[in-house]
Amino acid sequence: MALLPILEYPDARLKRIASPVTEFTPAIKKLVNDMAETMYAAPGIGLAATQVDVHKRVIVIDVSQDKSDLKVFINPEIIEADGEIVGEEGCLSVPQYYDNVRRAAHVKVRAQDASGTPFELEATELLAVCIQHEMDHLKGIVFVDHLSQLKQMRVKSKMIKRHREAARA
Ligand code: GNR
Ligand code: NI
Repeated sequence: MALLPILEYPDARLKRIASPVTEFTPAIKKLVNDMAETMYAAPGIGLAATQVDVHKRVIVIDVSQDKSDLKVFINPEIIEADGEIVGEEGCLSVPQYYDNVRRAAHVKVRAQDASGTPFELEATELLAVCIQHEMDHLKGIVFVDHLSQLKQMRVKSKMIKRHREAARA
């Protein structure tokens, strides 16, 4: 297992579009394990491969209180979405910034597990929000892209300042 470095906004690599996984090799299982370890260590409730600079359609999520319910989504597709929910989101690629985003309240997802076996899952509340947040990453979208241009400018300057200060320290 290994901890993977997480890209931080506004890194251009966060805009890359992830490719479908076509072969369920040991390397994919290792990626899933490393992503889970990285997510738990952060700590976060989800992580998309894009955030660790791997541009494949792989997501890990665990919204449980005790980190006991790891969910792996490979090649996820939303096959149904309805309702609306607005909730405060954060992102490991945008540390220390939180804002409200509107999402579908209920989604049905079709995906494959780490062995390539297809499954479907219905989600509401935080799990539904997290699935949509992670699937955005696979399309090169970060949650702040849903905010106003003014807010995006502010977050960008704040992050650039943070990176400048980290580089000096
Ligand atoms: O850890 C995370 N928390 C979170 C809170 C509300 C909505 C979405 C998230 S996902 C985030 C981890 C992350 O950045 N995943 O891409
Ligand atoms: Ni995120």
